[in-house]
Amino acid sequence: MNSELTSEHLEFGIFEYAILELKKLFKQYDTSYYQTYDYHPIETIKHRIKSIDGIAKKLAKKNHPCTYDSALNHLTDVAGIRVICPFVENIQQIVDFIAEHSEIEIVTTKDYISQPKANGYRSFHMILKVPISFHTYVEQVCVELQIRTIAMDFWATLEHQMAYKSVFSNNIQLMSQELQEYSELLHIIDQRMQSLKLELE
Ligand code: 0O2
Repeated sequence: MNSELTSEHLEFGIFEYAILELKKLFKQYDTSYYQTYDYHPIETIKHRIKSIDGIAKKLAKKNHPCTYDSALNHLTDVAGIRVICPFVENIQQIVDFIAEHSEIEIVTTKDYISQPKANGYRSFHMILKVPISFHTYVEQVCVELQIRTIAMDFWATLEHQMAYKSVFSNNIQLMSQELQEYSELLHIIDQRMQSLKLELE
Protein backbone atom coordinates (compact mmCIF):
# COMPACT_ATOMS: atom_id res chain seq x y z
CA MET A 1 0.00 0.00 0.00
CA ASN A 2 1.32 3.39 -0.88
CA SER A 3 -1.60 5.45 -1.90
CA GLU A 4 -2.30 9.15 -1.74
CA LEU A 5 -4.16 10.87 1.06
CA THR A 6 -7.74 11.01 -0.23
CA SER A 7 -11.00 11.71 1.54
CA GLU A 8 -12.21 8.25 0.56
CA HIS A 9 -9.46 6.56 2.58
CA LEU A 10 -9.98 8.69 5.60
CA GLU A 11 -13.75 8.82 5.72
CA PHE A 12 -14.52 5.21 4.96
CA GLY A 13 -11.23 3.54 5.59
CA ILE A 14 -9.20 1.89 8.19
CA PHE A 15 -9.47 4.60 10.89
CA GLU A 16 -13.24 4.28 10.87
CA TYR A 17 -12.93 0.51 11.31
CA ALA A 18 -10.62 0.96 14.31
CA ILE A 19 -13.15 3.29 15.95
CA LEU A 20 -16.00 0.87 15.26
CA GLU A 21 -14.00 -1.98 16.85
CA LEU A 22 -13.39 0.01 20.02
CA LYS A 23 -16.96 1.30 20.21
CA LYS A 24 -18.24 -2.28 19.94
CA LEU A 25 -15.94 -3.33 22.77
CA PHE A 26 -17.02 -0.44 25.02
CA LYS A 27 -20.71 -1.06 24.34
CA GLN A 28 -20.30 -4.73 25.29
CA TYR A 29 -18.47 -3.67 28.44
CA ASP A 30 -21.20 -1.17 29.35
CA THR A 31 -23.97 -3.73 28.86
CA SER A 32 -22.29 -6.47 30.89
CA TYR A 33 -21.40 -4.00 33.67
CA TYR A 34 -25.02 -2.83 33.78
CA GLN A 35 -26.25 -6.41 34.12
CA THR A 36 -24.02 -6.89 37.17
CA TYR A 37 -24.09 -3.49 38.91
CA ASP A 38 -27.35 -1.99 37.68
CA TYR A 39 -25.84 1.24 36.39
CA HIS A 40 -24.04 2.29 33.22
CA PRO A 41 -20.29 3.00 33.62
CA ILE A 42 -20.29 4.80 30.25
CA GLU A 43 -22.48 7.85 29.76
CA THR A 44 -21.52 8.71 26.15
CA ILE A 45 -18.99 7.71 23.50
CA LYS A 46 -17.88 10.37 21.04
CA HIS A 47 -15.50 9.92 18.14
CA ARG A 48 -13.88 11.89 15.39
CA ILE A 49 -11.60 11.32 12.41
CA LYS A 50 -9.09 14.16 12.02
CA SER A 51 -9.85 16.36 9.03
CA ILE A 52 -7.68 15.92 5.94
CA ASP A 53 -6.50 19.48 6.42
CA GLY A 54 -5.50 18.73 10.02
CA ILE A 55 -3.67 15.56 8.97
CA ALA A 56 -1.82 17.35 6.19
CA LYS A 57 -0.74 20.15 8.57
CA LYS A 58 0.47 17.73 11.25
CA LEU A 59 2.41 15.61 8.70
CA ALA A 60 4.01 18.75 7.24
CA LYS A 61 4.99 19.92 10.77
CA LYS A 62 6.69 16.57 11.37
CA ASN A 63 8.36 16.67 7.92
CA HIS A 64 6.56 13.60 6.64
CA PRO A 65 5.03 13.22 3.17
CA CYS A 66 1.32 13.76 2.92
CA THR A 67 0.24 10.21 2.07
CA TYR A 68 -2.17 7.68 3.50
CA ASP A 69 0.72 5.39 4.60
CA SER A 70 2.44 8.31 6.24
CA ALA A 71 -0.68 9.16 8.26
CA LEU A 72 -1.02 5.51 9.25
CA ASN A 73 2.61 5.18 10.33
CA HIS A 74 3.47 8.59 11.81
CA LEU A 75 0.29 10.00 13.36
CA THR A 76 -1.32 8.53 16.45
CA ASP A 77 -4.42 10.73 16.62
CA VAL A 78 -6.08 10.47 13.21
CA ALA A 79 -8.76 8.38 14.90
CA GLY A 80 -9.96 9.69 18.23
CA ILE A 81 -12.50 8.23 20.63
CA ARG A 82 -13.73 9.78 23.87
CA VAL A 83 -15.42 7.76 26.59
CA ILE A 84 -17.39 9.84 29.09
CA CYS A 85 -18.22 8.27 32.44
CA PRO A 86 -20.54 9.26 35.29
CA PHE A 87 -18.09 8.65 38.15
CA VAL A 88 -14.34 9.02 38.62
CA GLU A 89 -14.04 5.32 39.59
CA ASN A 90 -15.24 4.29 36.10
CA ILE A 91 -12.13 5.77 34.46
CA GLN A 92 -9.71 3.29 36.07
CA GLN A 93 -12.19 0.47 35.42
CA ILE A 94 -12.10 1.27 31.71
CA VAL A 95 -8.30 1.52 31.70
CA ASP A 96 -8.17 -1.95 33.36
CA PHE A 97 -10.67 -3.30 30.85
CA ILE A 98 -8.47 -2.17 27.96
CA ALA A 99 -5.37 -3.65 29.61
CA GLU A 100 -7.13 -7.05 29.80
CA HIS A 101 -7.44 -7.12 26.01
CA SER A 102 -4.08 -8.48 24.93
CA GLU A 103 -4.84 -7.98 21.23
CA ILE A 104 -4.94 -4.21 21.83
CA GLU A 105 -1.51 -2.71 22.39
CA ILE A 106 -1.24 0.23 24.80
CA VAL A 107 1.40 2.44 23.19
CA THR A 108 1.38 5.33 25.70
CA THR A 109 -0.72 6.66 28.56
CA LYS A 110 -1.00 10.22 29.89
CA ASP A 111 -2.72 10.69 33.22
CA TYR A 112 -3.99 14.26 33.32
CA ILE A 113 -6.25 13.26 36.23
CA SER A 114 -3.68 12.56 38.92
CA GLN A 115 -1.56 15.27 37.28
CA PRO A 116 -3.88 17.85 35.70
CA LYS A 117 -2.46 20.31 33.18
CA ALA A 118 -1.62 23.77 34.53
CA ASN A 119 -4.72 25.21 32.85
CA GLY A 120 -6.97 22.76 34.75
CA TYR A 121 -7.44 20.16 31.98
CA ARG A 122 -8.30 16.71 33.38
CA SER A 123 -8.59 13.53 31.33
CA PHE A 124 -6.92 10.13 30.94
CA HIS A 125 -5.30 9.63 27.52
CA MET A 126 -4.16 6.42 25.88
CA ILE A 127 -2.72 5.74 22.46
CA LEU A 128 -3.85 2.27 21.41
CA LYS A 129 -2.97 0.03 18.50
CA VAL A 130 -6.07 -1.79 17.30
CA PRO A 131 -5.64 -4.76 14.92
CA ILE A 132 -7.83 -4.55 11.82
CA SER A 133 -7.99 -7.79 9.85
CA PHE A 134 -8.17 -7.81 6.07
CA HIS A 135 -8.30 -10.83 3.79
CA THR A 136 -4.54 -11.41 3.65
CA TYR A 137 -3.07 -9.17 6.34
CA VAL A 138 -3.64 -7.41 9.65
CA GLU A 139 -3.05 -3.67 10.00
CA GLN A 140 -2.31 -2.12 13.41
CA VAL A 141 -4.15 1.19 13.61
CA CYS A 142 -3.45 3.86 16.23
CA VAL A 143 -6.39 5.39 18.06
CA GLU A 144 -6.23 8.16 20.65
CA LEU A 145 -8.55 7.30 23.53
CA GLN A 146 -9.61 9.97 26.02
CA ILE A 147 -11.47 8.87 29.16
CA ARG A 148 -13.07 11.46 31.44
CA THR A 149 -16.07 12.15 33.65
CA ILE A 150 -19.08 14.21 32.60
CA ALA A 151 -17.74 17.09 34.70
CA MET A 152 -14.26 16.90 33.13
CA ASP A 153 -15.83 16.76 29.69
CA PHE A 154 -18.06 19.75 30.41
CA TRP A 155 -14.99 21.81 31.38
CA ALA A 156 -12.80 20.58 28.48
CA THR A 157 -15.52 21.17 25.88
CA LEU A 158 -16.11 24.77 26.93
CA GLU A 159 -12.41 25.47 27.47
CA HIS A 160 -11.71 24.06 23.98
CA GLN A 161 -14.15 26.59 22.52
CA MET A 162 -12.96 29.56 24.53
CA ALA A 163 -9.25 29.14 25.19
CA TYR A 164 -7.47 26.01 23.87
CA LYS A 165 -5.46 27.02 20.78
CA SER A 166 -7.33 30.33 20.74
CA VAL A 167 -5.69 33.17 18.88
CA PHE A 168 -7.05 35.71 21.35
CA SER A 169 -4.12 35.37 23.74
CA ASN A 170 -4.99 38.49 25.76
CA ASN A 171 -8.40 37.11 26.52
CA ILE A 172 -6.87 33.77 27.49
CA GLN A 173 -4.81 35.42 30.19
CA LEU A 174 -7.89 37.14 31.56
CA MET A 175 -9.95 34.01 31.75
CA SER A 176 -7.31 31.39 32.52
CA GLN A 177 -7.47 31.91 36.26
CA GLU A 178 -11.24 31.68 36.19
CA LEU A 179 -11.11 28.50 34.11
CA GLN A 180 -8.63 26.94 36.56
CA GLU A 181 -11.00 27.81 39.39
CA TYR A 182 -13.95 26.16 37.64
CA SER A 183 -11.84 23.07 36.97
CA GLU A 184 -11.14 22.86 40.72
CA LEU A 185 -14.83 23.32 41.59
CA LEU A 186 -15.83 20.58 39.15
CA HIS A 187 -13.13 18.33 40.60
CA ILE A 188 -14.63 18.80 44.07
CA ILE A 189 -18.09 17.99 42.72
CA ASP A 190 -16.72 14.85 41.02
CA GLN A 191 -15.22 13.73 44.34
CA ARG A 192 -18.43 14.45 46.26
CA MET A 193 -20.56 12.59 43.72
CA GLN A 194 -18.19 9.63 44.01
CA SER A 195 -18.44 9.70 47.84
CA LEU A 196 -22.22 10.02 47.68
CA LYS A 197 -22.41 6.97 45.44
CA LEU A 198 -20.21 4.96 47.81
CA GLU A 199 -22.38 6.02 50.77
CA LEU A 200 -25.54 4.96 48.96
CA GLU A 201 -23.98 1.60 48.21
P1 0O2 B 1 -8.16 18.80 19.07
O1 0O2 B 1 -8.62 20.10 18.50
O2 0O2 B 1 -9.04 18.39 20.24
O3 0O2 B 1 -8.02 17.70 18.07
P2 0O2 B 1 -0.09 15.73 19.98
O4 0O2 B 1 -0.09 17.21 19.59
O5 0O2 B 1 -1.50 15.13 19.96
O6 0O2 B 1 0.86 14.90 19.18
P3 0O2 B 1 -0.03 16.26 22.75
O7 0O2 B 1 -0.63 17.63 22.57
O8 0O2 B 1 1.08 16.10 23.72
O9 0O2 B 1 0.47 15.63 21.42
O10 0O2 B 1 -1.19 15.27 23.13
P4 0O2 B 1 -2.13 15.30 24.40
O11 0O2 B 1 -1.61 16.13 25.49
O12 0O2 B 1 -2.43 13.85 24.68
O13 0O2 B 1 -3.42 16.04 23.82
C1 0O2 B 1 -4.14 15.50 22.78
C2 0O2 B 1 -5.59 15.94 22.81
O14 0O2 B 1 -6.09 16.12 24.15
C3 0O2 B 1 -5.82 17.29 22.17
O15 0O2 B 1 -5.93 17.10 20.79
C4 0O2 B 1 -7.15 17.73 22.81
O16 0O2 B 1 -8.25 17.04 22.24
C5 0O2 B 1 -6.98 17.23 24.23
N1 0O2 B 1 -6.35 18.28 25.07
C6 0O2 B 1 -5.07 18.31 25.49
N2 0O2 B 1 -4.86 19.39 26.26
C7 0O2 B 1 -6.03 20.06 26.32
C8 0O2 B 1 -6.44 21.27 26.98
O17 0O2 B 1 -5.67 21.95 27.65
N3 0O2 B 1 -7.74 21.65 26.80
C9 0O2 B 1 -8.62 20.92 26.07
N4 0O2 B 1 -9.87 21.37 25.97
N5 0O2 B 1 -8.26 19.78 25.42
C10 0O2 B 1 -6.99 19.36 25.55
P5 0O2 B 1 -5.47 18.24 19.79
O18 0O2 B 1 -5.16 17.58 18.50
O19 0O2 B 1 -4.40 19.09 20.42
O20 0O2 B 1 -6.74 19.16 19.65
